Amino acid sequence: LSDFDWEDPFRLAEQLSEDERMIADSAAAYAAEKLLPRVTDAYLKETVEPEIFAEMGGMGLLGVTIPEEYGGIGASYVAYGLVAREVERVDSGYRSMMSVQSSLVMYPIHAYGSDAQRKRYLPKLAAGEWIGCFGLTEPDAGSDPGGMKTRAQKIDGGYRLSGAKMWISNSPVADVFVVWAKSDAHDGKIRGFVLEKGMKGLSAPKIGGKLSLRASVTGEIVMDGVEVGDDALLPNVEGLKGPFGCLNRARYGISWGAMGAAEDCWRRARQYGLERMQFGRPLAQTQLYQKKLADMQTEITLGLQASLRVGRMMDEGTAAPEAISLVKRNNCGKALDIARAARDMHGGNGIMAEYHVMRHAQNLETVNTYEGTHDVHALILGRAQTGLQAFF
Ligand code: TGC
Ligand code: FAD
Repeated sequence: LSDFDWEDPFRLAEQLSEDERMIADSAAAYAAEKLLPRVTDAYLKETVEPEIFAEMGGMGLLGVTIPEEYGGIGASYVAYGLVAREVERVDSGYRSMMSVQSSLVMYPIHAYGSDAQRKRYLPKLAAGEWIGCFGLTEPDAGSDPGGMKTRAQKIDGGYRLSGAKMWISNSPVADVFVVWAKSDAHDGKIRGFVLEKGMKGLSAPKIGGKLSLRASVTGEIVMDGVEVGDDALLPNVEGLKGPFGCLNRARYGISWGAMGAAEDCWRRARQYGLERMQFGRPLAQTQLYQKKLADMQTEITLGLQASLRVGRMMDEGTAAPEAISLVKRNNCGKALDIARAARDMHGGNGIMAEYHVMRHAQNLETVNTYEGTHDVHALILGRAQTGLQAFF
């Protein structure tokens, strides 16, 4: 038997290809050098720095699975997950910025778009020159996106879009809007449209006052009779499977990202416990503290291994959406538990921004909710094993 590596018990690093390790290392270096120094200020002031997109684009971190001819690097889904893990080690909001751009904007344009749409949007989105957002959720249609009210009405040479989207990451700073609407020209089926900033009737007001994910800007998308040409329609998909195809990729990435945030909390709690003396010994020398560290290590090790497995299945084309629900749900829930425990283990210091753990815990409240809540994913898994629909 060999030595135990407490930081990587199942030797995840050895299960990666050389390319995957290089991409993860460069994401880790970027996150530590460029994101970590600015996160506390951005979080406290609830400000977003749009130049982060160009920085990430310059590092090749946007749309990593998109082929090189469209500006991506044609890397594996495992590589994409590793980028999410490294970025979210700093902040879930920064990972959100990256994953919306990659999975929810570049992916649908590549998978469902015309060649003209791919050529127009993908290289600029990959470079971070243009910022994208994804509008599915509405004020009255969150877990049940099929209940959306946004409509696309056929007009001469195009469509007129009317409706409002809610809780949209990046929308106040976005140049490109992938929105989903029920189209009267397609029997009321859900279709995707690509809108651009500056179109008449299109606005994206910021939602202020969030107590979570404050380093990522969230807004509405208001479409007050926005008129677009026929070329704004994503031609190659129809129905809810369009947006869900994007969500599958983003949810998978989140399963890695949430573990990155959890790892940061775990390591900080361990370090704090080694340094903080109470009752004449380090906190880390108490049984309760060690039990919490062991639980964190166990859940993170299992969660990362599960995400790696699902990533390999995605790369082979054998991952089912339910397998993605399983890792999204489990890893977000466990990460949230870990962040809350790390906050507790820091005592009073745990509520301070400079110790980072409470920011992670606050962020993970959102991560556990968006892209399908913890309970909605339980219902997806429940349906898959009973054959019984329990949503309604
Ligand atoms: P249901 O009847 O189950 O399915 C309708 C159609 O969609 C297809 N489908 C999928 N296709 C591919 N992948 C999936 N995961 C799919 N899930 C469903 C399905 O096959 C069917 O196709 P067809 O051709 O037969 O019509 O749909 P339902 O209306 O009963 O919905 C069920 C439910 C609850 C599972 C679903 O609506 C759901 O997942 N709700 C959660 C909503 C959600 O995740 N919203 C996310 C918004 S985006 C976001 O949060 C971005 S945050 C990003 C960030 O900042 O990082
Ligand atoms: P609801 O659907 O109203 O759910 C409320 C509660 O009821 C939850 O606990 C839920 O689990 C439970 N519930 C719902 N249905 C059932 C049921 N059938 N049975 C049992 N329990 C149920 N959306 C986008 O389209 N694009 C984005 O970029 C985006 N970014 C986001 C960023 C942030 C910061 C946040 C907070 C959200 C974002 N969202 C985005 C929206 C997100 O996906 C939704 O908030 C999420 O899907 C939940 O919808 P809801 O908020 O309407 O909650």
